[in-house]
Amino acid sequence: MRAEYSSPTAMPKLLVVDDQPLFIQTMHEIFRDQYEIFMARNGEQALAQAGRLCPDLILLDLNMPDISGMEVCQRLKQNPALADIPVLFVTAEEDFESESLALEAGGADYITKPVNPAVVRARVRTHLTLKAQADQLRALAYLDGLTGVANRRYFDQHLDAEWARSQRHHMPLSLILLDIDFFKTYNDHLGHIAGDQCLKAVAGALQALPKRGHDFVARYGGEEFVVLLADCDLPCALRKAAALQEAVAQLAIQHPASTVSELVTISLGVASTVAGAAHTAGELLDAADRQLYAAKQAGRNRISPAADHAGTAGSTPP
Ligand code: GH3
Ligand code: MG
Repeated sequence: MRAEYSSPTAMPKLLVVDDQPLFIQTMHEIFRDQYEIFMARNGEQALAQAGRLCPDLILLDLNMPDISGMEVCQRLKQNPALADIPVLFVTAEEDFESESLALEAGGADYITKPVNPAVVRARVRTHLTLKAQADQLRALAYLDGLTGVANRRYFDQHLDAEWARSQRHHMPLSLILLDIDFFKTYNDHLGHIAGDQCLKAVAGALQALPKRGHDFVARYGGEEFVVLLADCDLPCALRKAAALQEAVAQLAIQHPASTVSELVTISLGVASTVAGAAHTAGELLDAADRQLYAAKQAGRNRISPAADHAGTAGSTPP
């Protein structure tokens, strides 16, 4: 899952997958007034389209010449970014065995051809409503209410998963833990509401920087944020840290009580490791935390890197 959810006001996106153009056309006729319709003629196209569009719902044929609908569904369910999309099988297969296998593969519903327009419309509407409700619940559960970035719960759940993925694929994984400098005195001088606005602006600047597939920003606690960088080694993470520091500087928020700058600044601890090393996700997090502390000790408004959890600390002044 990712910390992005479809807007409740946007027209829902439907992906129709079938090797029969006539059937796709029929679905288009039925749904074009209410939904944005996309189509795929085979399993490969379906997976590519799903990854690109992240549709709200997929109508999936069971029997197709290349990858079967069953396998397409299984692969979608294995991909955390796509697993929550409801898949409705639409097929000429009427036997109970196919139906139960399709539902076991993760299908949300099973509709037999020839379809009745009113029935297929009602079922699609029901599943879209359920999906919208589930999206709202996930947003409440996983997004930070003040800043809109992923929350600590999301981070905790995804750190372990990303650690496991990096180990499996022998890829490096990096973490940046960052904290606003002298934020207590910012609040003391300008008030808590201004403090909240500052937090929102900083979170927005962090979030706005380009991200790759599995990367994300989360609010780790009070005025502390964490950035997870998949398949990113230490030099890569240091470039990212410098970009984050610059992005916050570009906000140019006046800080009347800071002793390091006239503007709001951040300190950043960076930790990185390579897959295969006998470390844990928790140790990586501890390493980033130690480096954040080192950056604070060294004067704030700077980046402190560690090559791995046992690595030597060093501080990069601004
Ligand atoms: P340092 O440079 O060492 O990080 O000092 P600091 O003042 O930033 O750190 P400290 O931990 O002493 O203070 C953090 C402050 O952040 C205290 C707390 O009131 C404030 N804070 C935490 N969460 C929020 C929030 O949601 N809104 C506002 N306005 N302030 C918050
Ligand atoms: Mg602070």
